[in-house]
Amino acid sequence: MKEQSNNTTTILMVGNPNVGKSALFNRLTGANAVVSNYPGTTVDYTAGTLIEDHRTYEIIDVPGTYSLKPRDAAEMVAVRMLDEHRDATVLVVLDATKIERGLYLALEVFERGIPCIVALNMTDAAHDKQIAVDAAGLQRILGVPVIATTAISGEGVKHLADMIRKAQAADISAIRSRLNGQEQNRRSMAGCGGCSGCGGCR
Ligand SMILES: Nc1nc2c(ncn2[C@@H]2O[C@H](COP(=O)(O)OP(=O)(O)OP(=O)(O)O)[C@@H](O)[C@H]2O)c(=O)[nH]1
Ligand SMILES: [Mg+2]
Repeated sequence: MKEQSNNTTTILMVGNPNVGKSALFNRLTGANAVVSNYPGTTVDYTAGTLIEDHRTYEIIDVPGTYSLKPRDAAEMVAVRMLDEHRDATVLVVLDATKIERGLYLALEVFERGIPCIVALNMTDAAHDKQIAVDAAGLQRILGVPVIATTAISGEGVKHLADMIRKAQAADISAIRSRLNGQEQNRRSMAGCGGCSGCGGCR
């Protein structure tokens, strides 16, 4: 994570629309938020401050986007913000009930080589839908911190704030090989009758 000259680190909150970015932002920053209009557009964004463990973070609630290939003004602002804040850390917010959709964007962000941390939000909704939330497993695959949160109750938010300093750049080729390894393991388990020798049995 890169600290700027004024000892403040900028955190860009990036995620699909409706994943709970603003709810998490409010939990992280409290009451000191400022709404601004992004120059040359009708798009508003909110910025606020988090002080955690003697570190100051300027947190920006970036407009929701499905990808970094913008299709409307809000998505264009999201991409521009990433372009403009090259020293920033990105807090990628995923909806635990729709992880695949969010991961597409997460991987696009990871490709930029920026320090990242992931909030796996809406864990309450996932539990209600009996979707297993495996933040530790996702963290092993992505190689960046993944913290389970429920923004509406505040669960996990303190842990998230504490872990922001551990954000790190992801290694896309390492993610790919970990995913390939998992897939091979899954295939060998699917075809095995209990041989004791294959990846699934060992
Ligand atoms: N059940 C549940 N609902 C949540 C959670 N976080 C946010 N919500 C709800 O989800 C809806 C969307 O939350 P927002 O914080 O506005 O989502 P956003 O990502 O900022 O959305 P955009 O700004 O449109 O991109 C709101 O009704 C929130 O109250 C959560 O952890 N669990
Ligand atoms: Mg929002």
